[in-house]
Amino acid sequence: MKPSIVLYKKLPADLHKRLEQRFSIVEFDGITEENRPQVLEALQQAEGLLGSGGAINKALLDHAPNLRGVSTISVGYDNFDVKELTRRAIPLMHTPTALTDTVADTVMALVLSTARRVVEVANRVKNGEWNENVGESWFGVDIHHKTLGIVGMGRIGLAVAQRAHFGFDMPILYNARSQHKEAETRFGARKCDLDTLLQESDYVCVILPMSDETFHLIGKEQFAKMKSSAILISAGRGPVIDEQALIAALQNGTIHAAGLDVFEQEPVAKDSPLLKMPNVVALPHVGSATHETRYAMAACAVDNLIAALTGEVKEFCVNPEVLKK
Ligand code: 8YV
Repeated sequence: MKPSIVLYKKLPADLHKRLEQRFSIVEFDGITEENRPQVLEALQQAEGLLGSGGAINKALLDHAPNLRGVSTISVGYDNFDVKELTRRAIPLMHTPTALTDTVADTVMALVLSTARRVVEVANRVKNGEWNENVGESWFGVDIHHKTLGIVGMGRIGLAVAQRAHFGFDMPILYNARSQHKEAETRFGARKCDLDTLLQESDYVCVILPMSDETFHLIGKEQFAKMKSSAILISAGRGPVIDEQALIAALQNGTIHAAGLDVFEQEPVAKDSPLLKMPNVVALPHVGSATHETRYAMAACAVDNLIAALTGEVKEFCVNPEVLKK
């Protein structure tokens, strides 16, 4: 009898087959209010859980007495109650390396498209507004040689620094809990406190996971410290930015513009003032959303679940203290 697993994210056929060979799979399209009763019933027998999103917390885990491994198709895991999983000695696996370059590319796409107003200007051309040589109303601002401040120097922050340094000659400041020698030696990055970064940066790029300490880290007080010409880029988790304060800062001209891939609530509210501002580029959390990278993440997550259920975990475990020595 193959161990049972619950799969709540559609997988490419070859990856699904890799799981089928080892497990009996009960599949769902996400964990929703509608299918929750069926998910909870399937979890009664499940030894493994694989997917992304959804609130994987005590209320759900109380219905999964046989769960021995959880694998998320994501680098972020703020939707998981890690303390509860650890208390139950259940390893949580994630995919921290598969998406680094793709998300860093998305960050640079946000820098470029927000600074040069690419979305707005391209739409004006499509609307037939280009009737003569462009004047100042079409102008953007420069990126090259401007100062980039990176809040959070993790894998993605380092990849952004690489792009900014070699691609755009940008001096780099960073704010992080610890010093990052590689960023300093390879890209000339300079560690500084958050206030200094906010005051000196032309582009403030926030790439932080969501946690109690990062919630609303960037709010009214922080926006007031930024240059009025500065551009905010947010590509980690939405709630790190106080969105109401951001709206006010953009409406008041406290900062110049924003490039956003993540929001406090996702999907972002259809009537959000952010979606009506020409100086805001809003993306639907597509940081890692390329065919290649999403396949690589899913493949990593499948291998992670197999490792967790066969006791072969070597890497990518969020709570390695639960692994049997
Ligand atoms: C996607 C992400 O939201 O990996 C993360 O933490 O935020 C993005 O890659 C996620 O991968 C959805 O599957």
